[in-house]
Amino acid sequence: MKSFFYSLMTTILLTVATTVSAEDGSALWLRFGTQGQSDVTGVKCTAMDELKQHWQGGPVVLKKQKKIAKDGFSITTKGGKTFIEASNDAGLLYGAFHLLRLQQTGKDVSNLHINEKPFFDLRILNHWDNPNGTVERGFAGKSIFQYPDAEKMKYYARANASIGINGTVLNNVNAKPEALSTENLQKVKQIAEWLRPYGIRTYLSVNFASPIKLGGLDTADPLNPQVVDWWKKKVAEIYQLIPDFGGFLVKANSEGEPGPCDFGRTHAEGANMMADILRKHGGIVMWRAFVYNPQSKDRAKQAYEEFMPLEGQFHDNVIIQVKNGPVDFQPREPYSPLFTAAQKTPVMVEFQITQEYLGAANHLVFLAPMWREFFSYVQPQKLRAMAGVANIGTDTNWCGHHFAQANWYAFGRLAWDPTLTTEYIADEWLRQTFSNDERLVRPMTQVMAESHEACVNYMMPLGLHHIFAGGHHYGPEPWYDVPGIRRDWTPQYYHRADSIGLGFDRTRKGSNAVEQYPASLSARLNDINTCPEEFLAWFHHVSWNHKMKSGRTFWDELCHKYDLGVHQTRQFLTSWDNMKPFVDAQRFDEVQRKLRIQTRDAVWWRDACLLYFQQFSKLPIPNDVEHPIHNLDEMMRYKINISMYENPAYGYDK
Ligand code: GCW
Repeated sequence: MKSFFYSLMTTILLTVATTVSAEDGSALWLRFGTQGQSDVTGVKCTAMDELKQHWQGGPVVLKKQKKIAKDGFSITTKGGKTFIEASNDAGLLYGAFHLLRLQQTGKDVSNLHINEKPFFDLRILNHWDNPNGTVERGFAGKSIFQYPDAEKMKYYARANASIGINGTVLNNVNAKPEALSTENLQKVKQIAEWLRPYGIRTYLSVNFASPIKLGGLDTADPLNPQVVDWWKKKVAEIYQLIPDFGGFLVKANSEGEPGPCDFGRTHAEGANMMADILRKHGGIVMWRAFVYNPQSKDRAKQAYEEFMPLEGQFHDNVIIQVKNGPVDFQPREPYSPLFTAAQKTPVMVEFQITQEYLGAANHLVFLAPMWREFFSYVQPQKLRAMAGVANIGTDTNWCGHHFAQANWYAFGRLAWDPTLTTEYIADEWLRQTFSNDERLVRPMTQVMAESHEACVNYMMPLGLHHIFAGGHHYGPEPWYDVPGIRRDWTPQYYHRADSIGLGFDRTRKGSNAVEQYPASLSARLNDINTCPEEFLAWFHHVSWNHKMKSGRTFWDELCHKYDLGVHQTRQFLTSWDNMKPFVDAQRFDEVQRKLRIQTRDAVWWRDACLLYFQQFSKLPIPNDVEHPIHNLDEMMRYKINISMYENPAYGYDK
């Protein structure tokens, strides 16, 4: 009896251990399981270490091949061996990770003929990390760079290299002058050494007034010889410590940050001064176009207005870094017209991986569809590089939400190949992160693919934008206002709800932002009957009774979209509930808890927005739409007390 009991227990324990091993998300998508034992020969490099540890197939040979493009690789099977060839070590490493990915996703690796090269030369993360360890718009704990250790940095580097990321800006664009202090540069040197073997170059955000605040000068005028001299010395100091330092990222004359305009100089004069100094060391300047001031009639027009007159003036190692949309990382924006207008200015796109405006680390929102939508308007060929504001922190699972890891992953994959589809990336990520079981991969790919549209539906459908709570940007506050506040920091500035309708008139009769787009698109956007409905309230003040393609009035359509978003999130929760047999316990529970928050938040968004806008439309909520379960005044009293450095522990909890 006793021995029967023991053998039963052993069987149970073994079964549990093999089907659901404990997982907490810390391994990201690099869950290689048992150690490799393969025969790996050829070039000794990081690629070799990775393969020796994780490759479980036949012999692999690593070879240098000059003809292959920088960072590209080929993988070929010949005579029972797999050859990875590349012209540089990074290329070999990308090839190795490609092979490992095939293994992890259950692909046939017996006869390979692969040639790959990255679309963008520069595939870079921007961390908004502060020296005190907080992360601006960070929802995954503290900064991983505050107290960096070799092990964590190595894992970070491996994760990035596995998806082709080759650069990282370590600190917030709202940069403290201390970023350039000798003490901090010593730390940067150490981090750069940890990242270098993985092909990752290190960059810093700099404060334009550093010569004053750090150097004790009385000006930071970019044409002043003493200022130039200060930067020269600083840059020389940096390269002495970090010979492959990448360069500077600069937020100038924006949201209170200092810049060349403070000294009567242009953005071009400021950027060129730094670029000329960095050039001889092989460095670049990424100069942000995120500028706007309260006087303008339309914030969406400003980047274009400030940067188009400077066409042709930027030196060749300056890239203007433009957010994907003309306002600010909203759930959905049309693309920033600078991308198609700029002919002589090199531009790069800045995407936001961290979900500042997409439910922080509480909502499952896969961002690949949003970035793919951008590329359907802006040809990748127009861009020099791709940057992404990171969603990484000290949380055990790195990103706060297990599914937020997919956005880091998707960013890297799209920077490598912007033609990869949403479904392809989701499938690849799910297989590596959770399981190759089709019963998980298929339904969850669908959830991920739908999740961005769902979020737009329950937050800001039909072109609505920036109706967030002031400060933390988590929940709905279309009513938000504070006496004396800048108008462009209030939702009313964007939604313009009144008895006639809703939306910002950016047509030729309004702010004429449409004019910044190429002629044919401009005409399409300008006409309410041809403007894509997903951008309707972005470009038009739409009357409540405007007839939509569905045959509904605009008001009814708005109600339907909000309600649809709620139903979609409920469906996501149900889909996930069905995943229990295929997912380890901890990650299952954590994702489920987040999906419950998201489902409640979606109701919060729907009820708050519809009840608020109903005061203007004075129209009933259609019968086939679930009616609000909250009251407007109850919602208006509700506040989440968090700063812009943290993820709300709960969403709406009433
Ligand atoms: O969207 C705003 C954010 C700020 C951010 C700024 C920017 C780093 O709310 O937190 O500051 O954009 O991109 O510079």
